[in-house]
Amino acid sequence: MTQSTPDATALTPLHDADPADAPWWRDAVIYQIYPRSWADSDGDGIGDLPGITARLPYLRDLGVDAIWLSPFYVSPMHDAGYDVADYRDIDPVFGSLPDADALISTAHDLGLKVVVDLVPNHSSSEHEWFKAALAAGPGSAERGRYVFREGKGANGEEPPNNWPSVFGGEGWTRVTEADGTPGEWYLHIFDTTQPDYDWTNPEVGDEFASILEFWCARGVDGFRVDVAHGLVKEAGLPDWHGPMQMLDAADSSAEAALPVGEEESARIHETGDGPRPPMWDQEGVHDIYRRWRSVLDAQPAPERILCAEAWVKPESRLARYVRSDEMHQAFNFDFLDTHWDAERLREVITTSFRENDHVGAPTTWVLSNHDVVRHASRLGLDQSLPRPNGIGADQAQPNAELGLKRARAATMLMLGLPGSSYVYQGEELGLPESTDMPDEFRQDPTFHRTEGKEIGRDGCRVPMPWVRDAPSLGFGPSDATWLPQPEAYGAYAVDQQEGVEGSTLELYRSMLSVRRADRLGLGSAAWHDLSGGDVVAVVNASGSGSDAGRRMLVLVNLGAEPVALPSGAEVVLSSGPLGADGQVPTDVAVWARL
Ligand code: TEU
Repeated sequence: MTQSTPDATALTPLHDADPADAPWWRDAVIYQIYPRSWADSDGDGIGDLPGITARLPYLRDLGVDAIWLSPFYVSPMHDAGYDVADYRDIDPVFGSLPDADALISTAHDLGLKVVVDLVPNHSSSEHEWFKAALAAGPGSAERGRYVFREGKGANGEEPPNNWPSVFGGEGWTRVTEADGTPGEWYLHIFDTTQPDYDWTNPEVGDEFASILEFWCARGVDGFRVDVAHGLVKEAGLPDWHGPMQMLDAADSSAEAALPVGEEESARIHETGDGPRPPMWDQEGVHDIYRRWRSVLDAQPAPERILCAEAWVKPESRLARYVRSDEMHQAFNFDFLDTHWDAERLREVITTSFRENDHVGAPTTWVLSNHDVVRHASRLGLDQSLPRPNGIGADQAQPNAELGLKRARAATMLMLGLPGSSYVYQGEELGLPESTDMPDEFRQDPTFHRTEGKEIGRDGCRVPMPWVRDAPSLGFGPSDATWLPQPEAYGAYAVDQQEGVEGSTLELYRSMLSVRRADRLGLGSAAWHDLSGGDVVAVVNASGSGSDAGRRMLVLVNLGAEPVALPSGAEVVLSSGPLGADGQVPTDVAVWARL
C-alpha cells in the first residue's frame, strides 16, 4: 500500500501545455467510423453514409470533436475498401457523392470535423490506371505508374525480389501479356488486388495532390494517410530477409534482434537505429508529405490535417513524419502495442512526449482500430505473449471481465493525457472482439492468404449493436449483417447503456465532458511521485486562460495492492469502484483534482 502524499514540488515535468487558442487538431478526440459496420440505412447488411449521417447526433452527445471515416470510395472490396478503384467517387454500397456532402455538412452543423482516409500506397487492380497498365504492355507510360519488373530466372519465372506481402504469400504477381504469354511482375505489398504505385513517377504525385484538393473542396477537415511509411521503396528493390513490419505483433520491442544478412546489415541508417527494410520508411516519403502540407496550407480556413498511419520504430523516426512542414499527427502505435505493464507504459509516455515535443507536434494516443484486436479483449489476454492478429474459437480466449476492467482504466489514462486521442467505434461500449466467428464468414485477405494461420481482423469489424431487441441489434432495418454479431453483443448495445450509471458508454461521456471542460488535451504533463512500481500517475495541468492552474491527477493502478491517493485529492471519475477507504484498487484508474 502506498502512503506517501507528495506535494506539488515532487512533480517531474514531461510536457509543456499548449496555448488555450491552439488549433483544433492539437487536442481533438477523433472517433473512427468503419463505414461497413457502423449504421446501415437500407437493410443490405452493410453500413452506409446515410446511416452514418442519421446517427451523428450520437457522437455529438458522446462528446468527440471529429470523425475519421475508413475508406468509402469505389472499390471491389477485396480489402474492405483499402483497395480504391476511384478516389473521386463513393462506392454504391455506401451511397453517393451527394450522400458524402450531406454527411460532411451535417457533421459540421453538429460541430464535428470530418477526416477521410487516403490510400496512396496502392490502388485497386480495378483502378482505370491499372487496367490501362495491363493493356498497354511492358515499357509503356501506363505501366510506369506502378512497379512492374521483369522476373528473375531463365524465363522470368521467379519474382523480381524476395519481398513478401504483409498479408502473407509473395509480394509480386506475374501478369499475362496481351499475346497470352507470361509477362512482367507487379509489386503489391498487400493483396494481389492492391498494386503499389511507383511514387518516383511525377504523375502519381500530381494525381494525389489533385485528389487532396478534390476532397478539400468538398469540405473535409483532414486525411488519415494509409501506410504512410510505404510509398517510396529503396532504389533497386533489394532483397530483404528481416521482418516485414517495423512494428508488429511479432516485433513489439525496439531492441528486437533482426535476423539480417550481410547485404542488409550494410544498410544501417545513419542514426544507428538499425536495419531499415527497403519497403518502409525511406527518406523520399518526406518530400511527398511536404508537398501535401503545402497543398493543405493553401486551402481556406479552417486548418486541415494529415495523420500518418506509419508503423515506424523508434519514435524518433516516427516523429520525422510530423515535423512542422510535414504531417500534423501520426498514430502512436507504440502506445497501442504496450502490454498492461506500468513500467512500459511510463516509458512509452515519456518517449512519446519527448519525441513529439522535439518537433512541435501533438502526441496522439490510440488503443484500438480496425486492424487490431479490440482493447477490451486484448487486455484480457496473457500479457506475456505478443499481440495476436485476431483470435479464433480454438485459440486462448480473453478473460472478458478482466479485459473490460483494464480497458476502462487504459482509456481513462489515454483520455487524461494531453494531445489528440483516437477512439474506435464500439470501444465506448466496452465492446469485445468477436472470437468465435465461423471461418466461412471471414473476409480479411490475411486469413485467406495465410490459409487461416493468421485469423486476421474481421473480429474487430463486426457491426455495432445499437438496440438489444431489434433486428441486427439496431445496426440496420433488417436482420442482415455482413459479419455475424456475437450473441454477447446485445448486452453491450447503446440502448442498454444509455443513462445507466457505471456503464462504459456513460463513463466515456463523462470522461469526454470533463476532458473538454478542463481542457485536458491542451494541458501540461508531469509525473507525480506516486508513479513508479505498478503505478502510472500523471498530473495534467491546464496552463493558460481562465483554467490556469487546475491540476488533474491521472492515476492507474496496475499492481496487486491498492493505492492511496494524496491527501486532499478530490476524485472526479474512476474507471471502477474505489475501495471503502477511497483507495484505488487493482486495474482501476482515477481522475482526481489536486
Ligand atoms: O494498414 C497497414 C498495415 O500495415 C496493417 O495492415 C497491419 O500490418 C495489419 O493490420 C497487421 O496487423 C492499413 C489499413 O489500416 C489496413 O486496414 C489495410 O488493410 C492496409 O493498410 C492496406 O491498405
